[in-house]
Amino acid sequence: MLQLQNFINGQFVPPVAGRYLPNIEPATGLVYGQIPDSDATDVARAVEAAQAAFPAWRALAAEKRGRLLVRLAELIEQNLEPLAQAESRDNGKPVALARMVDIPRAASNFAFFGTGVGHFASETHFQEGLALNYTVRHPLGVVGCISPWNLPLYLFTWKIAPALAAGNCVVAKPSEITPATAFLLGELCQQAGLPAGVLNIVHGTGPGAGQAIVEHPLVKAISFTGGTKTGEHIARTAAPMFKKLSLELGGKNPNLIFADCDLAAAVSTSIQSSFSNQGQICLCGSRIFIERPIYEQFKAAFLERVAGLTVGDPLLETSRQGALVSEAHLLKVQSYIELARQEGGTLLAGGERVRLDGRCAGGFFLQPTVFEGLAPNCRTNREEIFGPVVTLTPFDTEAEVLDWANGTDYGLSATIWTRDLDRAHRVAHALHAGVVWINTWLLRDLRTPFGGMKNSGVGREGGLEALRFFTEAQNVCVKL
Ligand code: TXE
Repeated sequence: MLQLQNFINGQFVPPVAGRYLPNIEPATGLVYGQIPDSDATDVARAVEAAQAAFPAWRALAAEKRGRLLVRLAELIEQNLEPLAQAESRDNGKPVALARMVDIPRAASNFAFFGTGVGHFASETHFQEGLALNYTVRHPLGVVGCISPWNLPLYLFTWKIAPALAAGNCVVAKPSEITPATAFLLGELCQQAGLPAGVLNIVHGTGPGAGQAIVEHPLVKAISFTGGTKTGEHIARTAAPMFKKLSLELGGKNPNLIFADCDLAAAVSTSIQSSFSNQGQICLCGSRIFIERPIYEQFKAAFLERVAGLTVGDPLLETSRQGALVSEAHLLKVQSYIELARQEGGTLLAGGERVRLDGRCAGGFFLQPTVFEGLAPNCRTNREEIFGPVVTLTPFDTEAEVLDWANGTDYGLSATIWTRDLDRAHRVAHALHAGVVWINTWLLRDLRTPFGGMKNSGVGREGGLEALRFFTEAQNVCVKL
């Protein structure tokens, strides 16, 4: 049985207290490994190592830091297959998805920030005849990166890469539910020649290891992606310590389909935005609003495609839907299916747990599920389900659909399907969402600001926003 270790000061070390947590394979429901159940002592050691590594790391020219990150990107690419297999086994996602999306994106994160930091310029403000002000962006020191289970290596590296590129040292914690690829990243850091202590990876629970990172006085910033409740809790701890905070939280994203859209493209992409990664992506569009004249046509085409989504062993190339990440999460999603029934929804597809034969008999599989006939403001349509469950709702006017789309506490992303350019921009600007896609979904450019409004979070990741977050601006004023 695979027993993971923490990666501290360039070495793999066991947790000081010697405690471990079981690691369960979602596709089988069986324990297949153990992960350190680290606590404040392990975190303190990681912070100490990071603090010791910081002076030399920040002093290294940005280009040299960047080259090490690019090397890490190359190593991830070279290890695409074992990383994809590990991600699929640990998370339950189809291996094809991990191979196509998760692992390549992890490599891109390092390549992007490794090269991007060389283009990170600061400002000067010239006051004619009086003064020259220039801004210096100092790294913060030791920073904490805490990531969730849905896109494990993808989101872990999305935080670590800009933090390191900007000259910080990092203490990072992956989700205790999906620790495998973060563990493998430690091995790649050794191969890349990343100096000891620059990146430290501590495994464990949120209340144990995560809380200790947030509370540690030497950790100057926390970059977190996860549930809104957890984000609230982290903010409560970190704010009085005046730490910088970047919080990427939940979503309940609307998908607005106007009658003049390219229907085939809208259906096809809506299948992706509804069910990719079993609906466990914060950007999934779980509320689909369809303009009434095409409602029945969209519904028929959408349901036909849903029927073709094969739920199966994530390690098989033919599986389009894998397992949900854990039994607890499966039960949560099932409780929302029950709620949707109670709220008067009509079940159009799915709704049931899938029992597979053989290796996957005990796995956490669920049918892709579609409801209609629910009020736009019912709980099913307002709360984050984070699973393969979507609702279809017809609308008559732009004002009405905007009202519904904006009628939740979340504001992460939204998708609009229309051929009318004026409307596309007008509706985009009126949506309370940090990211809006027009006639596409999850098309990412790593330079763009990424993050949500309202309860979907605080701050933006991506591009220069991330490099700014992980640095402290200092103004130097020279009198002329
Ligand atoms: O996330 P948690 P959970 C949503 C989704 C899901 C819900 C709960 O709706 O059903 O959140 O998921 C660490 N101090 N999203 O419970 O707990 C934890 O160990 C410091 C949306 O799995 O927020 C893990 O590493 N850290 C989402 C990370 O926080 C703490 C992705 C996220 O776990 C901590 C995942 C604490 N006190 C779930 N408590 C998205 N936005 O993409 C926990 N953690």
